[in-house]
Amino acid sequence: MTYIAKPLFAHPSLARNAVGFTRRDYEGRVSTLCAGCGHDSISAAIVQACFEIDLLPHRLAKLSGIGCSSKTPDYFLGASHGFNTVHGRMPSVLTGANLANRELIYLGVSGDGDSASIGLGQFAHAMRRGVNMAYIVENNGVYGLTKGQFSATADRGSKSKKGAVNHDSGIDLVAMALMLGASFVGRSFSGDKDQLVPLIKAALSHKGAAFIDVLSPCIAFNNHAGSTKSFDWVREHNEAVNQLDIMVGRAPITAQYAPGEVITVTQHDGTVLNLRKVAADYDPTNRAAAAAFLADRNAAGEVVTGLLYIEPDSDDLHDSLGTVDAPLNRLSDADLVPGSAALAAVNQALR
Ligand SMILES: Cc1ncc(C[n+]2csc(CCOP(=O)(O)OP(=O)(O)O)c2C)c(N)n1
Ligand code: SF4
Ligand SMILES: [Mg+2]
Repeated sequence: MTYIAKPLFAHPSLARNAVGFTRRDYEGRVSTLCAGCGHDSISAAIVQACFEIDLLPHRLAKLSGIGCSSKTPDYFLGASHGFNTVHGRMPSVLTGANLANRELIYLGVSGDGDSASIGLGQFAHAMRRGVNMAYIVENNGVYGLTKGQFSATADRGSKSKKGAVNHDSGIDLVAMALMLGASFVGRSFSGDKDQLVPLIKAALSHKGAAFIDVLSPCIAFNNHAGSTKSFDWVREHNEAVNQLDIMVGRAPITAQYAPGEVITVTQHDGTVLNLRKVAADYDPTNRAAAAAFLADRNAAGEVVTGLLYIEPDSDDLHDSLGTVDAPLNRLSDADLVPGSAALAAVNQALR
């Protein structure tokens, strides 16, 4: 409950990371979600990921829309910057913040209603523009906050708790993110922390639009037989294509892999991703092949999870716009009013 403050006391023997914080320093307020909601497990995974990458909390900005999922940034990273926007508008507000200050790490948290229903256009343009962010959708197939209406990601033919059948086709946000040009695409399950934590760590260190669709069952309205977003359904149909190990800060690679079993990808910031293959023929660096594989497995009823696509040398929106390095609030008058000679040069370049 929000009126119950978490005690500030932390046991002196709690483990500290390289920047001196305990795991508790990455938590937020006490959650008001239903006990057992998948979204709370995702918050715990975000806390764990940020602790493990030695994140300085003031370097991250968390933004969300409206929904149970979009409430969750209140429950993690209490010492980071936060902005709870309007329903479906997180991507445009985040884009503006990112353009104004590229020095922060941006985390967008949204729901399937927030991103696939009202916010679909916003989601699409953030992906295609390559906004430098980790974009997490906590996907339960319903509008949890407004009491369980089908969202746009509900599968055709799936049933509501009261037995109503969904006749509309479900939107697959992973397939869309791939088609739209996202340079990092993953899918995971709120009940699989071992898979989710490294995915979040990798997404936070990725340059460009990093999208993770996290299946996150709503125990109040969408966890019954007939739902394809329930704990039982996802566990029974979950097919991981790879397992991710991530080395941050050029840590030595200690894991041993047989040749051919592992794909190593080095990201822009030097982060090394080791992807141990589970599906032998799956290549996460081939966008078209990934899309075809996912469409095929989706038609067979499988929920494919893992790091599904990555473009290691990706660009972001700042590269395409040629923006300045400094945050805009640090520009001086001399930077902003460079004089008539500079203006003449710009005009000349446009002739
Ligand atoms: C402009 C606007 N339209 C509708 C609503 C009502 N509304 C609030 S949350 C929500 C759906 C949230 O669903 P989702 O994003 O899937 O989040 P969940 O609660 O399932 O985590 C809706 C329709 C609103 N707040 N604002
Ligand atoms: S209504 Fe559903 S999504 Fe919302 S907190 Fe409860 S279980 Fe979670
Ligand atoms: Mg939802």
